[in-house]
Amino acid sequence: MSTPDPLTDPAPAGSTDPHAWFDHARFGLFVHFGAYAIPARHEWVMSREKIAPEEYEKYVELFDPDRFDARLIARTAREAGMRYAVLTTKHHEGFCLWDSALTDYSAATSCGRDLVAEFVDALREEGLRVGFYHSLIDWHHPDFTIDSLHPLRDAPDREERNAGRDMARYRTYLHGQVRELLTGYGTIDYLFFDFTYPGEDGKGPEDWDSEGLLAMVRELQPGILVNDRLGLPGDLRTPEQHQPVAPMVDEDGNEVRWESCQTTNGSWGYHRDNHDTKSADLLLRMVVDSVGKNGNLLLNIGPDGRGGLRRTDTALLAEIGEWMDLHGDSVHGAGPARGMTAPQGTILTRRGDRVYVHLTAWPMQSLHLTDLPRPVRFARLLHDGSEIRHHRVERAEADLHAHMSVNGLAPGTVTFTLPIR
Ligand code: FHN
Repeated sequence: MSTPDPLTDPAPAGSTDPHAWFDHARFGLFVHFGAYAIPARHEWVMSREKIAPEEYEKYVELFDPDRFDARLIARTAREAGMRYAVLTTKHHEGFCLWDSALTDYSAATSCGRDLVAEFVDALREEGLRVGFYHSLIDWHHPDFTIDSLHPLRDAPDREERNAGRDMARYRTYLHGQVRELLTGYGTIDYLFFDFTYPGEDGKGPEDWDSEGLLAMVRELQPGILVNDRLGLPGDLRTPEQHQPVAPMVDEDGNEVRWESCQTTNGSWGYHRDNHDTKSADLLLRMVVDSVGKNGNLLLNIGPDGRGGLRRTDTALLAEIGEWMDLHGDSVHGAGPARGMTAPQGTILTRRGDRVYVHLTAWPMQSLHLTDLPRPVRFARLLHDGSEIRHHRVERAEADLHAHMSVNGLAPGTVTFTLPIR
């Protein structure tokens, strides 16, 4: 198969913003994978069940993801309409998915693989932008001081243990590993640090030397997008498992870049017994809701203890992909329909001279659009381009969902998205 052209369409003509690809992409895949997929009950299992590092290491020794297929993940993401993907290089457990020179606590030691390299290569083969998640927290590292989240937080000898720990050494390790990731795998487009929790028994930006870390990141990868979890302002806001009620703004009221990270089932890491999977319709509404508020959606999957994808996740992403294949124009490169009021039960997005009206409820006998920027000139279903007469939303025969499009702008169209069946 020939390598597809990069799908992250070029920035709008004349744009000098190195992050314009992100605004165009609108939809990405989050992948939470680590040794925690083996206990398979929460990526925080080490902390939640207070499993001491030396006991937790048994999962790392057993880590052998024979079914982890980065190319399959990348292809699945592309076919779902995603334009970038973010992999956990290291989560709070401290286990590294790449071949780090700074530790043997890695996949390179456990199974002889550099999963980060496999992931990066696969994304580029599929024309997707590359993102790394990197945990600031490390419950395995011997110098990471025991705090309110640490699995040893209630150890009777907590203070004695902490006396021998040195956060300065941990900072050197943290910065050194970020340097490895930003120098060993070519251009990295997005860095998702996680997370800062200042307070009496927490850790703030000074614990990471966030200023120094961010300066190093900018020096090594000048065009990289960095999130807001270092305890410093980032290039974007990252609301988690909720959708902002409006475009996000800074203290001066200026809109800021943002991305909502969401899960398919409420769990980030693989959780075998959690079957609370969201519907494609709900997730698609989150996608267009994000776009309509000038944001992105980063949708997470958690590969299982062998690195395989949940069948429910692959089925969900395939269903989303069918919708995106027909209606991607209302997402990729689209944004808010400013100045318009969304009729009840609809979500509005706009791309250039086209305004899209996504119906979140169906059937509707008719839909009255007001305050369109210009008189409506033409209405049509987006998925098959068929004309809709009298600008009324009539029952569509599409088995997935149809777009009723009305030409609100010369020569634009307005589309109506029906909910997935
Ligand atoms: O503690 C992590 C959690 O496990 C997960 O990685 C999410 C994803 O954004 N971030 C932290 C919780 O905010």
